[in-house]
Amino acid sequence: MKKTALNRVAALLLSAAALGFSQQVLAHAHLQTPVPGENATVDHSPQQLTLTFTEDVEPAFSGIELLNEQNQPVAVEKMQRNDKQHDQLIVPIGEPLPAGRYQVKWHVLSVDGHKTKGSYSFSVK
Ligand SMILES: [Cu+2]
Repeated sequence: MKKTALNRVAALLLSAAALGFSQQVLAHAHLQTPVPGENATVDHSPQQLTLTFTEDVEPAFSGIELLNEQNQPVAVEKMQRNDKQHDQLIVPIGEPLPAGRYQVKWHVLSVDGHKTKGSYSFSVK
């Protein structure tokens, strides 16, 4: 092989290593599966919000807020982390939600020490 070809191989290997590294760095906890789902319309009030993330989260530094159409916080029960699945947060809903559109705002600290946040909506018929 010529020297330039070798350099190219070395550069490829380096960029592959850099890619692997950046993917690790980017492995924050993103919201994977909310129930009720994003933009879902459910027939009845859900009994709980279940948010599953792509990574384990620290409940002490995480929070979930439920807002109604008037952007007012809805009283819900204390958020819990699933004992058997540390990437899942659960918010029990005490009083059934009246029909309407709701927004869920979340922020989490993943076990790798990174903070992420987001929001989504669902509707109750
Ligand atoms: Cu991260």
